[in-house]
Amino acid sequence: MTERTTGPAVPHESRPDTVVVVAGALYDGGRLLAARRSAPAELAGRWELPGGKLEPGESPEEALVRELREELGVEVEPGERIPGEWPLKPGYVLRVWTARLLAGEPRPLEDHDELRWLSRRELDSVDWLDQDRPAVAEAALRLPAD
Ligand code: 9L3
Ligand code: MG
Repeated sequence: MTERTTGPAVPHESRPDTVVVVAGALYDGGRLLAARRSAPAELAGRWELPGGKLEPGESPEEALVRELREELGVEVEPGERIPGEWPLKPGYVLRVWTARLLAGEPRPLEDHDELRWLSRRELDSVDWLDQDRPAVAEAALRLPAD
């Protein structure tokens, strides 16, 4: 057994080796952007809030801006962190920020093959990654009613 499974229950936040993955809840009026993954194979076809891993020395907000620039070709301004933290594969956690589109129209440039703007009542129309579902539910609370 590894130290991780036998050691004390240390929260993710205080584990120095935890990889933080940041994702953006990007809004356009009353709609939220969903992105369909094209890789890796086990996640391909599932939908997510776009984002990726923090690089050394980056703040989460800086990572979010970089990831959405690389993946979608847009400039965004991070807003508030959506409360919560969701486990991904072992050693990885997901944290989500709201984001406002400053420039550009999102395109699936990297790691995605389709994007959709979803209104609140359309949110269940795509097959979200299980790990993203609680974050999407929180993000939906911040959508204007339609
Ligand atoms: N992941 C899950 N939900 C998300 C994001 C952006 C990422 N909303 C998972 C998929 C990968 C890992 O986190 O296993 C790293 O993500 P990426 O760098 O491949 O986007
Ligand atoms: Mg990514």
